[in-house]
Amino acid sequence: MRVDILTLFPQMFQSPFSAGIFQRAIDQRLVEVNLHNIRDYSHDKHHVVDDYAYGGGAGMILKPEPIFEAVETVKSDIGFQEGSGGLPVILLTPQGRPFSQSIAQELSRGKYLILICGRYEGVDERVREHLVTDEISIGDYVLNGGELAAMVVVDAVVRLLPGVLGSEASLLDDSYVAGLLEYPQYTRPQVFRGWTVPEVLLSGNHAQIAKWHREQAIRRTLKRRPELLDKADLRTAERQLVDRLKAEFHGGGVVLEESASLQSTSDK
Ligand code: 6GU
Repeated sequence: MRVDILTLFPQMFQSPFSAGIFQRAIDQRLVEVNLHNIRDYSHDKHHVVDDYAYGGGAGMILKPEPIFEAVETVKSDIGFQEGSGGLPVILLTPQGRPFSQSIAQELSRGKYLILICGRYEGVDERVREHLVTDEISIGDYVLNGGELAAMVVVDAVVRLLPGVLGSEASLLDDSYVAGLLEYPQYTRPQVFRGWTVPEVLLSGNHAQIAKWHREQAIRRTLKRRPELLDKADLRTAERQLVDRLKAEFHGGGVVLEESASLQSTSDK
């Protein structure tokens, strides 16, 4: 995949892309990231990139010309034919659609990705109307610019590219992919400061362990993000567990404590 990022602060991207899984993906040529300083596409004497808002108001607005020119330069470098579709040009802005795992999956299927980092004060509306194909926000809070959001998007997309993660299985297990939050995990020592690892995990009984993992994931999701359960891919017995846990919750019980143990009907 080729990713092109337009920003006023290309230096912000150095360290996140220079470590761990991301650096390895770049070294293995699974992804190529090109940073473009929007200021380089402004041709007046002082390389001005922003200006006052027509009609007044606080803050400076990013001018359209340098952004259009930067995107057009990237498109011509890629050899993109206008109107042939399939080239996402995404503006990172708090007004965008909320970023999600399914958007990351959608983007990871493409060959190219162009990201424009807005500044929070604003971007000339003609960039939205006539240049970008989509707008993305990473959450309901305000950042100074789209740079950190672009890093979040690229990180989530790149780890989905074939070959980037060690084992493909780890992708399926991820929170949000299965529609549930991750279950609790432990490593050695078996007893740490008197706190023990749950017995079942030491049993060697893989069916029991898998069942415990599912149940813990469901409990955690119900407690922390109940709205995710509506879309989660659950089996009939798991739906029944959810209903039972909800009923006990409304009954004032403490079963929603993730650590509380509860036998499923089949165990009774
Ligand atoms: Cl994409 N940009 C800015 N400036 N703030 C944000 C955001 C993006 N997503 C959440 N907050």
